[in-house]
Amino acid sequence: AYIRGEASDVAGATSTDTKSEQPLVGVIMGSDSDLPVMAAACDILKDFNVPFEVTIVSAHRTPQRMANYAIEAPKRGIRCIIAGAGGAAHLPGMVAAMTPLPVIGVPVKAHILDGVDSLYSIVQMPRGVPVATVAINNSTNAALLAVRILGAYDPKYLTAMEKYQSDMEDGVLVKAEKLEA
Ligand code: RP5
Repeated sequence: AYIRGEASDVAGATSTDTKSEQPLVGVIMGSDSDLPVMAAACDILKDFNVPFEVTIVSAHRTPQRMANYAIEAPKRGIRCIIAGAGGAAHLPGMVAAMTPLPVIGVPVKAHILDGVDSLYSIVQMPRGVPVATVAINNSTNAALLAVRILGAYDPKYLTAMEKYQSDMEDGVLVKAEKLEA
């Protein structure tokens, strides 16, 4: 079983059963070295009370596991997959090739090419196999997009997103007022 709703457990690969709800979002990453970046996505999903699971799936090192994950995810009730990877970041694209679910790719900044390699690897998908690509290291936006996707068929998430947007606007206005005072 994949780890449910506890990003902090991924590195140690310890399982938890604290979240019993059916996960709707699958957060996967190519390596545990991606976790510091991908943890922000998990935080957002927690904030929105979205049941999710998180695990490591490598396109290159565990190709069979990747195939199994992509094929089984819709059968298990997953509605959206967030996939983070760095370098030759094939994970989001390969998962998108093997599942009908929406896939959101997070380009993780590797040590050498500043994340541009990851970005290009993920964003330059050929026609027919879409991956919704967010900015380098921006797993926050990946999770927000996942919430919006869920909101398209569950009004609970739509309402929560409206509140998030409204709070964000208020936050900026408060800062503007302070600056202008
Ligand atoms: C990718 O290679 C991973 O997504 C990670 O960003 C990068 C480096 O992985 P490690 O060598 O740190 O495990 O597959």
